[in-house]
Amino acid sequence: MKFIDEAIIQVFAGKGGDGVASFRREKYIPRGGPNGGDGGRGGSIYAIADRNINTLIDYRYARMHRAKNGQNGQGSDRYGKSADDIVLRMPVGTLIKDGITGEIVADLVHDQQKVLLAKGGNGGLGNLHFKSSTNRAPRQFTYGEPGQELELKLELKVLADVGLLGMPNAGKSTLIRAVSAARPKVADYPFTTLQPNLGVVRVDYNRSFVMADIPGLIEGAAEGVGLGHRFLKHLTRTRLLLHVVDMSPLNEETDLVHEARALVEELRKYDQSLYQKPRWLVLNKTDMIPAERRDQLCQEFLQKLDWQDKYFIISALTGEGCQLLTYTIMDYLEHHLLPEPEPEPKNPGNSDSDNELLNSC
Ligand SMILES: Nc1nc2c(ncn2[C@@H]2O[C@H](COP(=O)(O)OP(=O)(O)OP(=O)(O)O)[C@@H](O)[C@H]2O)c(=O)[nH]1
Ligand SMILES: [Mg+2]
Repeated sequence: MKFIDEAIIQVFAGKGGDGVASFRREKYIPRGGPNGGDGGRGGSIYAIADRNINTLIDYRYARMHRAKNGQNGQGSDRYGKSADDIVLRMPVGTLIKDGITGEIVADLVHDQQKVLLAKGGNGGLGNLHFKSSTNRAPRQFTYGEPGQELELKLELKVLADVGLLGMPNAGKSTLIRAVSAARPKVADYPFTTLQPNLGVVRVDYNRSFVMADIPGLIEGAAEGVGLGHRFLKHLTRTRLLLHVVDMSPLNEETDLVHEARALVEELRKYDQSLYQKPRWLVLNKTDMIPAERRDQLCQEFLQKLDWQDKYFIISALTGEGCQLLTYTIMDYLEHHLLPEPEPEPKNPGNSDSDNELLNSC
C-alpha cells in the first residue's frame, strides 16, 4: 500500500435537531398542555489510533467527513433521534493540527486512543420544557445547535525508539531484518527503501524496542537531492539515532569521512533537535574487509572523523556484532529518561472528558 504521511481533511459534525412546539389534542381532553419533544444530538466526529494502519492514504481520497444531523423533536412527547458518530481510524503516530491556526488538536500516540475532533450540536428544547405555573401553554422552543466544523492537517510521524540513518545502500534495511521480524526490501542499488519500516527488536521475552528504517539520505537532501529529507521527520520522535556507514563501498574512491560528515550536516539543516539527538555510529559490511585489516580500517575512520561517542563494528548480513548492538541499545533505553513530553494537545472547545484514552498499550 502506498505510504502517505500527510493529508488535509475537513470534518463537519452534525447539527442538533430542533425542539418543537406542540400541544396535546385529544377528544374530551381540553387544554391538553404542551408535548413538543427535544431535537436529537448531531453526530460527532472522533479519531481513533489503530496500530493496524500505517498510512494516511485513505484521507488523501476521502477528505470530507460529515456526520448526520440530529432529528427534530415531534409532538406527543417524542424526542428526535440523535445521529450516529463517525470514527476515523488513523495510524498510531498521527499528529492532528488545526488546518488554519496550526494548533495541535491531538497526538495519537497509543493504540486505540480516541479523541473528539468535532462535537455534534446539542438538540433544541421542545415546548414541554417551558411549562410553568404562569405559562401553561408555552409556544417557545429552541433550535438545535450547529455542529463544529474544522479543517485539520494530519501528519504521521512514526513512533519508534531508535532510528536508522545512513546513505542509500549502507545496509539499514538489512540491519532491521537481522534484528527484527520486519522484512523491508533489500537490494544492491540506492533508494531501495521508499517508505519507513518499523521493526520490534526483542532482546528478551519481555524486553523490546522499536526500530525505524527510513529511506537513504544523501548530500544535498535539504535542497531536494535524492528523495530529499522529508523522511527525516520520522526520526524526530526517536530517542536514539544509529548512523549506519558502509565500510566497504562499491566505489573504492569514496571518502567515507566526507560522506559521514555530509550526512550529519543534512541532519543539522533539517532540524536542530534531531541533530542534537544521541547518535551512535554503526560500521557495517565489515565482513567484506579482510579480518586482519578490519580493526585498523575502522579505527582510522573513527580517528579521522574525530568520533568520541559509541560505535559498533558489525555485519548486518552475517549478524556479527548485531546482538551486542541491540543489547546496548536496550540498556541505554532503559536507563535514560524519555524526552520531554510534547505540549498538551488542546481540543477545540471540548471538555477533557470527551477525550478518552480507551486502551493505552
Ligand atoms: N557484504 C555485506 N553486504 C551487506 C551488508 N549489509 C547490507 N549489505 C548489502 O548491501 C546492499 C544494500 O543493502 P540495504 O539493506 O538495501 O541498504 P539500505 O541502507 O537499506 O539502502 P536504501 O534502502 O537504498 O537506503 C544489499 O545488497 C545488501 O545485501 C553487510 O553487512 N555485508
Ligand atoms: Mg533500505
